[in-house]
Amino acid sequence: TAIEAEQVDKDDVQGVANTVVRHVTTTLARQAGNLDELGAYQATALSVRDQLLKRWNETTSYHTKNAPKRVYYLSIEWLMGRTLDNAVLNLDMRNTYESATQKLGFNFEDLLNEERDAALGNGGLGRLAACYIDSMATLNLPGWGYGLRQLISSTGEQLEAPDPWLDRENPWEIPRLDVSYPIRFYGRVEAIPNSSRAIWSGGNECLAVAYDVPIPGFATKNTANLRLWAARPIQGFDLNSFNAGNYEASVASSSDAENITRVLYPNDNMYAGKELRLKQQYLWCSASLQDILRRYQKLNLPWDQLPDYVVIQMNDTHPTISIVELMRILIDEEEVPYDVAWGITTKVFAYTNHTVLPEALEKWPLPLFENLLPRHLQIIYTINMNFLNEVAKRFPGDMDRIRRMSIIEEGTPKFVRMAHLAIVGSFKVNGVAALHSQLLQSTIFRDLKGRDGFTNVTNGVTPRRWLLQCNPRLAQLITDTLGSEHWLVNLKQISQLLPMADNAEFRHAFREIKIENKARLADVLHSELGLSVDVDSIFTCQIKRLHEYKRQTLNLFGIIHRYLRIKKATPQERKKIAKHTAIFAGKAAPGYYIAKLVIRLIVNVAKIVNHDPDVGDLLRVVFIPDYSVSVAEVLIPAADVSVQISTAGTEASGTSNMKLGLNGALLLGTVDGANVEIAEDVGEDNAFLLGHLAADVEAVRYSNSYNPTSLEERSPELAAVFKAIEAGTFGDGHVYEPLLKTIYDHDYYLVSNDFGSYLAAENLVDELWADQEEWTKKSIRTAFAMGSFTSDRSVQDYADSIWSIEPDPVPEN
Ligand code: 26W
Repeated sequence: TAIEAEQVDKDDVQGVANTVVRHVTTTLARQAGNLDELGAYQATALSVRDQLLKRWNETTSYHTKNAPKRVYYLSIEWLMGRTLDNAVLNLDMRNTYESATQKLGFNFEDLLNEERDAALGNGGLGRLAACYIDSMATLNLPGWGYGLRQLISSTGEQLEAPDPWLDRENPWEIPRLDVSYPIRFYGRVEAIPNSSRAIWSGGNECLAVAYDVPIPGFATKNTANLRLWAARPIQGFDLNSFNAGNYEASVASSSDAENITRVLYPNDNMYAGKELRLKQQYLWCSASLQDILRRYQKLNLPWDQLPDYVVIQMNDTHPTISIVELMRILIDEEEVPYDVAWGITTKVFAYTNHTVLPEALEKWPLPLFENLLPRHLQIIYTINMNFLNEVAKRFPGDMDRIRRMSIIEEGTPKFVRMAHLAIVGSFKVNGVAALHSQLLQSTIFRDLKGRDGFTNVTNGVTPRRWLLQCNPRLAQLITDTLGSEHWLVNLKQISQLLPMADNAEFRHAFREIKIENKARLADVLHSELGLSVDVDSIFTCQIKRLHEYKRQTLNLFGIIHRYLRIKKATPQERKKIAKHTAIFAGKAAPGYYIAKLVIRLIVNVAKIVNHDPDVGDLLRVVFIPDYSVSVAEVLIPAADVSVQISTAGTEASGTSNMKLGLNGALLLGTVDGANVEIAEDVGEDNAFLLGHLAADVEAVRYSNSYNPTSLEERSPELAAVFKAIEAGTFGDGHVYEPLLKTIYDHDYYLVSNDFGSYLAAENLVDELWADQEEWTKKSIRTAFAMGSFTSDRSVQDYADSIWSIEPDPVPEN
């Protein structure tokens, strides 16, 4: 007879309550009768974890037996947010847990709020990985995520306070102290004569230790795994130093190693070139590859079949060193001939690009790289030589092209261009929205695109977290109207509800839900920030990292323009001004001076506007500190307008545009990133588009720099806004000089050139708001036209066109 783990029926409230109590007494060692909410949360989480681990084990052993081709998603960031609510929803046990915790005297919602966000990421890239692993599990695709277990995650914007999210025990990770691999840094290389092999030795060694996070699929037994690596010393301490009486030295190597994975680099779209970051990347990639290859070796197959079992998706260039690491292992350790190794490697890797900003492209100073990873640099030289020979054959004598395409950038010092290496080593390269994928091929990778394999996979977001979990009432309305919850795994189905835009009763129900979500946000703003906002005002949301290209400035200057208009308005005119609540949330990288100035100006404008009796209830400005996934879950369902106003051609895709659209916010946006596809699907008359087009940006930018006109000429409205700022209307006028100067001078991001168009679009927003029935129609049409923007569709696209993998569901017994 099979040995079976303890079973609880998914509807068995008493049984579930018993498991929670068991964890209170025997795991937490506390008394069930004397428990606070934190304790109750922890015990509940441990009980849910038991359920996840059972499924995780079944999935793992099934896939071990079946040995399907698997995808490994390598991302240095995983912005997971909270787990408990998502897990009980995916397990279809939310009601059971709600009742069980109620039985124990707790409100489930309160327990949910005890959980800390797992914020192992900065923004779009990290949250995308989180949505994708949710979809991989839900689609029953055999796949794992690999990342780094950073102890201290993204730094806060104003306070610079690191978020030590692991200072409480984290019930969602399982330490696997038995799964660890040695990682070498520095050292020396000896060539082995008459072979392409070499021996890399010396330097420092540490261990990468695995921590596993189970990822449940929705309405399936299938549970994926997110494996995070933590650095540890190879030996706890140095016995020789200890015996010699030097206690400090005996433990030093221990904390040195652990420092490697301690911090999450807080930059987004800005390459910093720090050695510790390259160490992190190598530790993560080497450990992941050793793990992947160990699993493959259990199949006892020859190396050339590796691409039939393994595909590795690189989330941006951060894991590019893994291409070289696979080459090194195959050549030096497995004695595979160079050409065979290269043939295998280039069938395993695929690369996703997430940005065209030149300052974000990773290129390592060659001396730094050579010192840390000497053997890898040698292999890169060989890869580059072969690649450039190929180029020279295709374009004889075109030395300039060879210089542009080389993996090594000439200069003092030289640099290793990771994006070039990623492209040369991958069988597929993709951008993340149609416009972005096109721009990649016509701009930054123009020279490299001659190789085929450039393609597009438009981003998507998981409707489980970004609708079912964050907006349960809207989810229920959809389910009730469609008569099933199948839309949650087939989002296309919501398009069947488009005709409901013309149904007055449905509009009423839809609007009530929005108002309720706005009231919930208003309560939070009141209790957390002491701020009163009017639920009848238009809630505009711009929620994303602070960056010049995203142009929070355009929004902010629009607010100042509105403020000046209100101040001047006669009582008659005031009546015609629509009420606005402008909500900003997002962090700035700690060293990004201009972005920090923008936050400062938002906060100071809010101080003046929100307390000016002349403003009354016409305008509120809100900056939400410590933006996180959990905060987003409250903001997004409450938004009326989704502000997506990056300079055309700069935002690769955007994903908050998808989340906000799905929750019924109308798009106020530029023709950029995925806005293009969103506007196409919702229909341009249901969205507010503005600004110059990507094709025209370069010419306008050139003219801003080389045929300078005064700000007054480019935008008289903006010039008036700047005057008010400089006059000290919002305090310390001179402080903002460096920010305003970027726009006076070159205005690289076309803020002044798009300001008039932005104001015109806002006027249309205000006009439409006056007709609530029309507004709600467009809101409904927006939400139910978002069927393509689910991460299920994106991941299915990857599975079909890049990974060539099939679903392999765990049998339901
Ligand atoms: C090396 C520093 C660094 C760090 C992070 C460079 C670049 C990054 C990321 C690739 C930046 C990023 O998060 N890009 C965003 O990716 C999202 C998911 O595809 C897109 O929706 C956003 O448009 C894009 O800015």
